Amino acid sequence: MSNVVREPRPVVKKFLARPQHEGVGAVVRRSIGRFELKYFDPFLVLDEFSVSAPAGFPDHPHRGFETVTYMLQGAVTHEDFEGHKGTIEAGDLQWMTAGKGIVHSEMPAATQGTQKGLQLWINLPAKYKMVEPRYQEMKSKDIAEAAKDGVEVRVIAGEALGIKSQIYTRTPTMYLDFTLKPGANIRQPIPESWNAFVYVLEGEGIFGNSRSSPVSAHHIVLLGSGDGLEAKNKSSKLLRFILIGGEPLGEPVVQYGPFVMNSQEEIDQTIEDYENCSNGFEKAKYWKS
Ligand code: FJE
Ligand code: FE
Repeated sequence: MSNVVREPRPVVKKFLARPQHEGVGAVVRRSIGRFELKYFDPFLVLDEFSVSAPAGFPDHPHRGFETVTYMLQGAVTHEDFEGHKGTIEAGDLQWMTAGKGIVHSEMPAATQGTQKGLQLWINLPAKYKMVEPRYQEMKSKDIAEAAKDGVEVRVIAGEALGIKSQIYTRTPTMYLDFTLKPGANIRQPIPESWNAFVYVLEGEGIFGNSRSSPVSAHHIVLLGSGDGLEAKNKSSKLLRFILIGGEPLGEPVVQYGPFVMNSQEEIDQTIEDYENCSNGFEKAKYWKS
C-alpha cells in the first residue's frame, strides 16, 4: 500500500448514533445496523455499548460473522459453550470468528461502575461462514502503537505509520484508533475498493476536505471514493476517533438477529441447527453461563 494520499475521501453521510436498549438492560449507540444504515458491506453492526451490572448480554448465539470487541472503560467477562472464558479490560481486544456457531454470554466484570466499549460485527464471505469458531485476543499492552507529530495510533487491524497488526482478518479489514492533539492532522491510506468510515469517540474533527464542518463524539461519518482519509484537529481539545475499512463482499445478506447467512434457506437451517443443538451448536445442549 502506498504511503501517500492523493485523493482524500469525502464525507458522504454523517449521523449521530442515539442510545437505544439492547441485551438485558444495556444501552448501545448503534451506528451501523440501524434502519438508516442496515449494512455497510462488510460491516453489519457497530455498537458503542455501555453496561452496568446486573445489565449485560446473557447467553445468546452467533453464526456467519465475526464480532470484534474493543474495551474503552471498565471490563466485560465473556464465557462460551466450549468453556472458553476471559475478561476484556480497557484497551483490550477480542476478535471472535463465530463461524458455524458460538453460544456465549458477555457481562460486566465488575459489580460497580460503567463498562464501555465498541462492538463491531464483520460479515464473513459465504465460503467461510461455516468455519470452526476462533478467538484472537490481545491485551492492551500488546496492541501495536505508533506516535508522530501529535498523532497517536493504536493498530487493531491493518497497518498505520509503518506499524502492522498481527490480527488475522478473514474479511480484509483495517481498524485504527487515532488520537490527535490540537493542531495535528493525518493522512491515512485506505485501499480504493474498500468501504470505510470514521466513528468519533471524543473531541471534534474535520474529515474529508478542510471545508467540511466539525464532527463530534458519537457520530459516524461514511467516506466516499478516494485513496485515503484526511483528518484534522482544529479544536483546542484531544480528538479521538476510530477508522474502520473493509473489502466489500458483494454477496446477498439474510439476517435473523444473531444469524447472518446468504439465503433464507440457510437461515431456516440455522434456526433448526440451534433448536436441535446440531451442526456446530452441539455443545449448547447442556450449557448455561
Ligand atoms: C445480540 C441483541 C444484542 N451489541 N455490544 C441481539 F444486544 C446482542 C449482543 C450485542 C452486544 C454485546 C456486547 Cl458485549 C457489546 C453488543 C449487541 O450481544 F447478539 C443480539 N443478537
Ligand atoms: Fe455476542
